[in-house]
Amino acid sequence: MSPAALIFDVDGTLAETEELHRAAFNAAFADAGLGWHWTRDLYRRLLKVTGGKERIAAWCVEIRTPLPPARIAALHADKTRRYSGMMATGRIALRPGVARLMAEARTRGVALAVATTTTRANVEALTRAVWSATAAEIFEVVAAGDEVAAKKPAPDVYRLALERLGIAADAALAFEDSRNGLLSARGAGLRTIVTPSVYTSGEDFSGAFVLLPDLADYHPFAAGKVVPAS
Ligand code: XBP
Ligand code: MG
Repeated sequence: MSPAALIFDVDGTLAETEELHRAAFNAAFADAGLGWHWTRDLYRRLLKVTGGKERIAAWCVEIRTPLPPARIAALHADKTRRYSGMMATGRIALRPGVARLMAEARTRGVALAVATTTTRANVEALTRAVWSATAAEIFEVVAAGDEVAAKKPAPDVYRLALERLGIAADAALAFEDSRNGLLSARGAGLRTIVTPSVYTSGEDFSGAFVLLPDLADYHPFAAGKVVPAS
């Protein structure tokens, strides 16, 4: 049976955005005079903590430098502003197959949704940069990390997306790039197609419905069926 909705993770799945997030974190840290710099290797490890605010808080614990929650929130707000600016002037492209899959879904009346750890502001920044459109013009539903009690790997954000779509989990497909995302989608009962990204390659993706390098060769609407491509 053809799915009624496709629910996409954003960071690492729609586009390789994490280098932009990392640059925005580092710029915010430098401006605040903190003397912190997250290298690629360090960021790969820190990404296991989902959510920017939570990641900064975990870092503070790691380096035994306590910061009050309000300071972390202000740092993160500055990081989000910088990320939007960098997104607007950068050259972020969708990952292979994403645009084609979304277009095929639209043609068939299949709903498009987002379930992301990042904020709605960052989803808007991406849709403006890629489609020159608002998130609401591209996605029927956006469920964001700042709207749920528990971020990925908890299932909350996928459950929220399903609730807003008004459909059951078996009527949708989820698209993820990380183990945390896979656990979240699976926790909500979703079949999950995983395309590892630069920062998540090598993670444990057991339980994925389909595991592919990218979506270029993924055709869920072929012959009107959803079949695992591998
Ligand atoms: C992505 C994240 C996000 C971004 C930063 O996880 O963990 O935290 O790195 O975004 P996923 P914010 O792709 O699994 O949703 O700083 O806005 O939280
Ligand atoms: Mg992701």
